[in-house]
Amino acid sequence: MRTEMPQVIQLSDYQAPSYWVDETSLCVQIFDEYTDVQARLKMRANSDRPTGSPIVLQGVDLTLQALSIDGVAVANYEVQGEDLIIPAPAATTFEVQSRVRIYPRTNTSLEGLYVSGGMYCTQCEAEGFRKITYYPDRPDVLSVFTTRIEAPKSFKTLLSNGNPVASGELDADRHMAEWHDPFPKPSYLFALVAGDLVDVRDTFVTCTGRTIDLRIYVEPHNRHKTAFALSSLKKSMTWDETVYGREYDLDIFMIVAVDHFNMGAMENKGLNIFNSACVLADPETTTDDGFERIEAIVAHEYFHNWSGNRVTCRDWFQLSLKEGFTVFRDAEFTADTHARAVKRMDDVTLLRTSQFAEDAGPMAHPVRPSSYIEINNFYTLTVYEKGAEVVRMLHSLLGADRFRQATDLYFDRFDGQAVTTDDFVTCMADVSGLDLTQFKRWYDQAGTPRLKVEGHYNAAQQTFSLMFEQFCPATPGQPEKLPFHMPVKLGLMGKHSGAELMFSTDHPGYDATLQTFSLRKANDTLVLRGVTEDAVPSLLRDFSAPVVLSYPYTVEDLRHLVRHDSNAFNRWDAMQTLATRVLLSAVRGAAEADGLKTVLTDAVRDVLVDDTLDHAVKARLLRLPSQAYLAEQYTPVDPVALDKVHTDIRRDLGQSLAAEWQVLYGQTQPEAAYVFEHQQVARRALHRVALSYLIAGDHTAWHLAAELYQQADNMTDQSAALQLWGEVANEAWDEAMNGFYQRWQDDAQMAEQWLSIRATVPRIRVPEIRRLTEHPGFSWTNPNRVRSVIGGFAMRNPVAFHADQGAGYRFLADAIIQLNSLNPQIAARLCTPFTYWRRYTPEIQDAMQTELQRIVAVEALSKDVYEVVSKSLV
Ligand code: 0A1
Ligand code: ZN
Repeated sequence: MRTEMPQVIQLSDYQAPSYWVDETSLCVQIFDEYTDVQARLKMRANSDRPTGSPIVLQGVDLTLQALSIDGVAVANYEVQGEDLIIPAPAATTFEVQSRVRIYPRTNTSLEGLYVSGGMYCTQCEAEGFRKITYYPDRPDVLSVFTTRIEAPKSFKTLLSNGNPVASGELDADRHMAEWHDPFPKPSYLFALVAGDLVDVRDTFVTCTGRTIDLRIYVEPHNRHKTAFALSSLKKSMTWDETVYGREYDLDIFMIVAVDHFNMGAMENKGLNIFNSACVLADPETTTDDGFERIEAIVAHEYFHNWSGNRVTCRDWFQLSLKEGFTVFRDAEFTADTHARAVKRMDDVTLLRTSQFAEDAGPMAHPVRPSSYIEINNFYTLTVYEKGAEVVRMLHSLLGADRFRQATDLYFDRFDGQAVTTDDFVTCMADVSGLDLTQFKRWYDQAGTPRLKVEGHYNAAQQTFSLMFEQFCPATPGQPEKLPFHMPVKLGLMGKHSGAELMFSTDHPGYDATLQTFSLRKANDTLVLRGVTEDAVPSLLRDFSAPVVLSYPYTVEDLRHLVRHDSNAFNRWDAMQTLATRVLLSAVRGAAEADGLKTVLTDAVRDVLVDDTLDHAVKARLLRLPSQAYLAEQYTPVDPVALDKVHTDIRRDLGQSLAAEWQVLYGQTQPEAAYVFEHQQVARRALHRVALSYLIAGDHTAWHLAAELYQQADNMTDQSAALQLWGEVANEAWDEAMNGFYQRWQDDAQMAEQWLSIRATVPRIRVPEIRRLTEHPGFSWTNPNRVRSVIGGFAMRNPVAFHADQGAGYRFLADAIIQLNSLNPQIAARLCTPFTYWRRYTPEIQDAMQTELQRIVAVEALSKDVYEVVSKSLV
């Protein structure tokens, strides 16, 4: 058990810093066993703060070797936790000089300066810079950095932020490089890399004619995997100029790929550092989803140059200021580049499955949290994905043109500053004249709002009335909620004609141009006039607000929407609602379950034989909601029973439509060599769906998967085939998997893929998973390998995880305890499955609670794990 309670950081305690750091000069000397860091900080008292305040610098795991101010040694400093406190100097401007020793080789937390493979690299967001030197490590202190790196010549590449200003030899064995970044930035955007790397180069000419040097640095064996990221980068640069008027600012933009990384990638100024898995790609080893993900992450990090770097966050409570906005920007980039409606379906699926779960669990927090113990625990789906939904709602309320004017104003008004989500919304209000006071509740109130709607047609008056009611369930620390300002995009589909109906309304909350109703009250009625026939309303089009909608649709209404809705997203949504209703009725063992299954079969057949549908949309219409999504819809959840219902219904659909699946499988055979482009991606997705139903309906169809695996010219088909084939236990699969490993073991991304397939086959059990953690391809200190095996088993393999009376829970808790000391961030993320323990049946609740108690009793429990586990037990 932790002996001291970690401190809770409160938004309400925010105070501006007592000192600014105008300039920061670092000299980082890399030696075999240790690294010495000398820092010179040109500091200036903040005239808005009381004079005489002590200087407070943060430092973690640093051995202080020298400390002086303006050349005079300082001895009367104090250390309190992570803070180094120095009495106020007499002058208002002065230079703090320090020298510390650090040990990057033994840094397994992957924060600060650490070694990945043979390469030195940094990760400073959120509070990693304090593991490099003593510094006011907070995002509202912006400084101009100059960085000198000295290292053995075996580290050929020495990089930092900004532009290169000097390089040279120090002696026979050592050399140096110096970098200068003219743009003031907070410490979390600092980066440094030293390694034996090769670079692949390109250039980009900006809208004002400046030529930017683009470079991707990788280990030599990965040189062939850089082309896709480079072209994605150039596409992103063009898109940001066209859509947001944002031009790149430095003369050089660099990306470095590293194998050991806690997250996907990091937007350090001019020197993005990427998890190898999120940047390296080639047509032989990367799947379609992989290409799309890499393209989106390259774009995301690039877009941060403006939304995050040029305008940054005042404090970490404002994280969504940069993350929500940047996720919205990268989602729009993907929508513009590929297929808009399909991107929306995929994003909404993620939101409903995982963010809604977070918002309903013990870690629920507002998009702008008001307190935290460990900020690393707040890089969440709520801050990122719900945050992006909030920005999307602003976009819906303002319309594209006014939204662009507002972002222009935001970048202009706050360039070079550290600001708040309120500042962002103020720009939206200033440009549009809208009163967004109520809208701001989206930033402050946690939980997923419920939107209940009823409709009534009055034939005599030709009116269709929509009665709205909203409420939001309680979340930790927020028992009562006030109504939200919700944009509800809607239309009416004629019940007889199937056509989009025209209407008018005098309700001031309805914007006819945007076809959007601004619901502000807890209850409101919208009367639509001139409606010539009874209608099925199509509500919340394109998922215009992140809420749970309920409307008393009959199954016929839903089928009507699947067939006729003019909004592609809502056609898919109606199919999801229908399938969910059928699956849940079967879970409950309801009397109407069998009848509903027939309705679902008919609806699926309709879609199957519809040749007018885009293949990507069709694939998504045919996929059943996942078990994870269904587990969100009711309590108490018995995951084994849920899996049985899901499997039975997939089997029934596979069998009753066997002939149709066969035809579809035949129709979606490849016609040309592999390329990552929409038509092919969509065809492959549909081919996979057909194969999955064929196998679900008849296990002997595994041979189709085996054939696909052997014949495919691409990893998308090969890995899908291995996964589907893996659902059917047989020796041939084991052989194929062994062959895959032999072929690909030296390719890091492929080895991770292999581990992940193994860990997610439904029949795997704890003894085999434990053996997998002893496999040479596994490593406790590599987060990607941990995510593949432990994450795969505990988060993406519900049947296996919940099998055998809690053996899976014991395994996960053991893994968390082991990782707690190696890498607390990763350990805390792996706690997620336990945070939902209250949703399950009593036996599962008991077993999970036992494991949570075992974890919280660990002596040296990190703040990261403590926060998640203790909040889960409340
Ligand atoms: N800002 C990055 C994500 C990131 C966050 C934290 C990290 O370490 C704790 C690393 C990366 C992004 O949004 O891409
Ligand atoms: Zn980001």
